[in-house]
Amino acid sequence: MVRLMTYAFFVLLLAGCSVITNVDELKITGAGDSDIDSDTDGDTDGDTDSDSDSDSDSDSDTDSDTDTECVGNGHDEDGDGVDDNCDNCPTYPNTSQADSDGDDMGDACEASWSTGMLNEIAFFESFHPGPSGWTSDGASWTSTGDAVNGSAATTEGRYYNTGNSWGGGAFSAEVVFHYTGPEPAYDPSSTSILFSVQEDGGDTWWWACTLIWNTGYLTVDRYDENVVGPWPYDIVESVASGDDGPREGVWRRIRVFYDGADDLRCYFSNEIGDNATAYVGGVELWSDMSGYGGLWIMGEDVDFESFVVYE
Ligand SMILES: [Ca+2]
Ligand SMILES: [Ca+2]
Ligand SMILES: [Ca+2]
Ligand SMILES: [Ca+2]
Repeated sequence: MVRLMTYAFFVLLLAGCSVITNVDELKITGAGDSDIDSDTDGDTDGDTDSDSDSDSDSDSDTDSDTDTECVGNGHDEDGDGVDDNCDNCPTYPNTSQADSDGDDMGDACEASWSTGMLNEIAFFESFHPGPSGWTSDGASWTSTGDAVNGSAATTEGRYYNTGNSWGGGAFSAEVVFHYTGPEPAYDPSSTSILFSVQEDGGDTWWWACTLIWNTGYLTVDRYDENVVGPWPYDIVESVASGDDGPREGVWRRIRVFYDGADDLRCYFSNEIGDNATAYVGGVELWSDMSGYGGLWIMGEDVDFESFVVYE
């Protein structure tokens, strides 16, 4: 009886080996790897590389190039369907991501009159959920979740980024903002982007591009931090902005361009098509805007949506 059971066990064991051997032969036949597709890379996605997506390069995303890919942050500041971290112009809706000179900075945010002047987005702050490394000096500054609200009904105040080194050659900086209240009583109320600082005769001058609501002018100006009203401005250049659209609910953009030598431009636009450029030649800024880039309001209540530095 024992011998009969032992014999039966060997028969079953041999049968099992036979099945296993057949499966191995089935795998080997066809492609040289151990999966069921027709290539030799060991995975089952049908292409010839070793990652798990369906394109033919060796990175782990699903496009067909091999450059380093962004990792999305789940936020789309300009609403163009391209995640902030992957958007070559994060504050200009440009779904096509067109980039004629291939420098990874989109056509939509290049300096239109000077090809090659800018070639990267050096800093992007969506104010989502809130900024870090920013300093306030005057006025009230509050995070709203996707913007920073600056409120200075009867005063003025700065909000600027410290700890970054930008500039040092050609650069551009930009804010996008909305007014959050009706026309203020304070005159002249103004909204500015700060982009440089200059010591001159014992005074500390902050350079700014400013949109003055009451007069409708765009200015290149300097602001003396040692002067407390009534007029701390030194207006270098001023042009009519043509901005007579609805005050609230319309986005406005102020952007400065500096070519690193002597060409300084303040550019204004809004979403209903108004625009203006204030140009100044022969200006020599400090070589670095480190610690001096940011926002400035006087007598205003404004939601700043974003702040960008291009180099
Ligand atoms: Ca986007
Ligand atoms: Ca965009
Ligand atoms: Ca480009
Ligand atoms: Ca924002």
